[in-house]
Amino acid sequence: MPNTILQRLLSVFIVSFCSFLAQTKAQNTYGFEWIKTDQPYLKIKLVKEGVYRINASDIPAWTGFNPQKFQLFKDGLEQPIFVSGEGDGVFGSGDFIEFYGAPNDGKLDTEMFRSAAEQAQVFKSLFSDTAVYFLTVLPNSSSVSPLRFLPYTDADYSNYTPEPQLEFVQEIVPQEDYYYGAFIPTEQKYYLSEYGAAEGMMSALIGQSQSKSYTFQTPNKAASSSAQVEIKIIGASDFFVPNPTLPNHHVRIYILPDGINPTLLVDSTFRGYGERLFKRTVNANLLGATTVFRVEVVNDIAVGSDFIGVSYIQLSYQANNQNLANQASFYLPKTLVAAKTLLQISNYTGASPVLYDVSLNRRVLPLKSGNQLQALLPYNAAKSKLILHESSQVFAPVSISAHQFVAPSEFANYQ
Ligand SMILES: [Ca+2]
Repeated sequence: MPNTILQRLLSVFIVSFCSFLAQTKAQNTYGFEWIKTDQPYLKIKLVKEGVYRINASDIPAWTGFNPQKFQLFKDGLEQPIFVSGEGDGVFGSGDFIEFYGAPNDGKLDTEMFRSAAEQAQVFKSLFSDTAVYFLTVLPNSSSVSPLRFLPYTDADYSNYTPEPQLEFVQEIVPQEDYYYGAFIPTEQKYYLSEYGAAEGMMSALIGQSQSKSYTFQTPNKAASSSAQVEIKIIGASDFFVPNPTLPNHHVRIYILPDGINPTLLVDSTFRGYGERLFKRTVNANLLGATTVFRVEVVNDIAVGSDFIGVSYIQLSYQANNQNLANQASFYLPKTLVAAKTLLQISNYTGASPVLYDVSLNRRVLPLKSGNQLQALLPYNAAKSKLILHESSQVFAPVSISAHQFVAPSEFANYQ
């Protein structure tokens, strides 16, 4: 074999072997690498979305630590925090930590399903809405830079035109009945122990000639805009119809601005168990100050029973820049290309607003002028998710407790 071919084969082998090693190394992450058994932790529980504050006085045992080394985790992923007064390296009187918290959702449940596509929704967990955050402190010798919400203090408001609209995204995810999926047809009903086929919580069953209504708060809709609706329905019966091409479900879904004047959004027949997803774009004139969705099972197909459930309804709509509730969570579409983006809210009645951009990890102190609120953010082409809260009405966690992780031992019995 000529020497060059041998060299080429050898180099191919070395390259393959190295990439094999790299893959092996990459596969050896287990998701708990964030846990350091030599660091102290605080276990922080919360159940609603918003900005949370932990004062130095809430955690006196931590006032001896360097706040520049504080680091927050949720579900194994580092979360940004804002630490007021960390510049002096002392977590002292008046200093505090702020972070954006969100309840536990269904994303950690996904791995239990046979496939991710079989999980009907990830808005709510099958087990708990309590999210657990872990605050730790890195050693002073650590070279890691913990994630921070950086202050954004630009104030040249007059150089920018305000973004005309805000976007609100809301979900209603009924948690009334458990849907087990299709059963194995034997003398008795048997269900697989695996999670699959849209298994999980949904609305109570809706039967023939019955309906259920779901109401969204949709104040300050922007005229001439459109809204996006996503509705997932679960077929929860499979009445025997000999002709396999005929349906055994008939569902209609109406939208009712302020609960009146229904407009038909969905009229669908289908067959069997499992989920059906309907997506619609609707004109803003179909939204009111509240917007109702009515889901009906129509009794006009030749079946003895027809049961469905509602998995979720998601509504995204555009609002004009009117007053916002404390801890309002919304998106800011960046329709105006500029160096910065101006958020302007009229009729803002609070006294000391604080704005978080949780997409760009920024914390902004808006300007209040009468009832007008202005805040500048760095521009980027993507939508930003924003949370606006009143400083005096910041959230406190449900509980904070000290936690020490232990290194697992191969000799210990953990049963
Ligand atoms: Ca300090």
